[in-house]
Amino acid sequence: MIVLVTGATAGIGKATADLFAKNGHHLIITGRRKNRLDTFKKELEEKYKVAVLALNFDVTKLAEVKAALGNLPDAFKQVDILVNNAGLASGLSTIQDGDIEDWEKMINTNVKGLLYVTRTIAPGMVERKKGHIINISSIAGKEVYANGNVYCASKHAVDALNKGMRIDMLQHGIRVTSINPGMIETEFSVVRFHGDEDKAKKVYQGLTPLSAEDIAETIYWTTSRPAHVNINEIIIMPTAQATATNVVRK
Ligand code: NDP
Ligand code: 8X3
Repeated sequence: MIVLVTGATAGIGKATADLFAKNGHHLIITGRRKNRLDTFKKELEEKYKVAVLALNFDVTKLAEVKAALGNLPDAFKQVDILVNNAGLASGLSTIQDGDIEDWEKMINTNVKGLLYVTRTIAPGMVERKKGHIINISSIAGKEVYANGNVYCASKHAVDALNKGMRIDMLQHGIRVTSINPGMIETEFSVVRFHGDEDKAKKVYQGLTPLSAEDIAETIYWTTSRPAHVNINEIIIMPTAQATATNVVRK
């Protein structure tokens, strides 16, 4: 099988690519940080003896998405599983103080980037009547919390797109799943706080957050159900977190 994971240079995407490779699948990995991508490709190939295509592009740039994914080499053309994972939060502030550049980054990456990639890959799945699209949403796609406004809106959009895709793909036998996690300790909070690592660490202090590997296993599980089973959506939280804002810390 060919598995395409967007945003595989860190966090969930990296752990997911690793797990699929470990299970013998061939991979297309993407991300903007070329060095990381190339190093990871070599690691996967050496460790698991699978074929890996590393594509270095920005999901927010339609021309780059089309150039990278619109003309895949024959060996990688038939994408069986697309994991729409590339995404980010940028900033955490009230709507009246929000930074418009942050908003554009989140909407362009989480919503438009996911759409550009899906629009490029889904037609092949429809043609082959085979495929599985996994959309990484968030608890922020189910709830809204203080200062999360635009990030939450972008993930609510992913939630709606997941439902829409599921309806559109139904007649073609393509599975569509969304994963909606709570707190996972990745580079997510460092990016949200514009590189402030101390602030990012505090998000996870006094509790055991989810790990990127927890989410990779969940994604893998949804794809390994029998063909007649579609997991529409999963909300997965640390045991120490009940809702976006109800958290216990020791
Ligand atoms: P990380 O910051 O660790 O990883 C994000 C990945 O997305 C990186 O590989 C990054 O690669 C890629 N990415 C970001 N912007 C772009 C872009 N414009 N073009 C291409 N790739 C891009 O975060 P996570 O692994 O935690 O996040 C993955 C997904 O999970 C996101 O959609 C996030 O919203 C979601 N999520 C995260 C949660 C958490 O608490 N961590 C909880 C719920 C959902 P590069 O920088 O190299 O381009
Ligand atoms: C990331 C989790 O709670 O910061 O999507 O929105 S949260």
